[in-house]
Amino acid sequence: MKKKKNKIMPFTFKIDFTNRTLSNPDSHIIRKLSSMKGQYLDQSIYNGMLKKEDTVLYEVYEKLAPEIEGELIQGLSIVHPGKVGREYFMTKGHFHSVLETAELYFCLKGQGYMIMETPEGDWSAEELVPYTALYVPGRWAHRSINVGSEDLLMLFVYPAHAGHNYVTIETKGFRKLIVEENSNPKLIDNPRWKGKNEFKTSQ
Ligand code: PAN
Ligand code: ZN
Repeated sequence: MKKKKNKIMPFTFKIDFTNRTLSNPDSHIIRKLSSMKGQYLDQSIYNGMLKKEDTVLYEVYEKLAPEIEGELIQGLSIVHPGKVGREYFMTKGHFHSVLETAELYFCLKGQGYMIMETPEGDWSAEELVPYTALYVPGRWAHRSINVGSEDLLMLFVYPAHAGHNYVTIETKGFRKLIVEENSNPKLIDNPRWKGKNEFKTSQ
């Protein structure tokens, strides 16, 4: 759960690589397989896995700040390794509610991709390996995907007033998917992606 911060003092924090956490996080979000309904292509494999266990796909630790323009929220995201059929464990993905807000990611460990797209139909897939910084400009929805065999650890920083809009991706998915082919990640069109530019503004 997030606890809102109204006042803030300068602070430092440390990333604990061994325990995969941050020092004194303000929030710890755990997202499981059940929160990804409709996002994986192979529904029968998804349902079968879910019946057995609601596996943890990824976790997020955050250091919060007042949710106002000028402040920043930062944290650590940990996407665990694994697959649902040919697709890898990944985050839900979102637009920022304040669409014109950017984000910086810095890959610390593991191997992944960030899939991104705009409401106008541009898309991009960037590889993430340790010490790669990725700039996600305003307007770009983003989803991180772990294509490796260990945890994908990333530091992220975004404007504290950005907010998260999940509903557009939950309804339509991303235009592009990354699937495993001959033991390698491969970018494909999302066969279930229909229509265009239907950006939903409600949460
Ligand atoms: C990140 C993401 C984090 C989890 O902090 O929130 O990677 O992804 P979802 O929010 O899509 O579940 C971020 O992009 N914040 O804006
Ligand atoms: Zn974001």
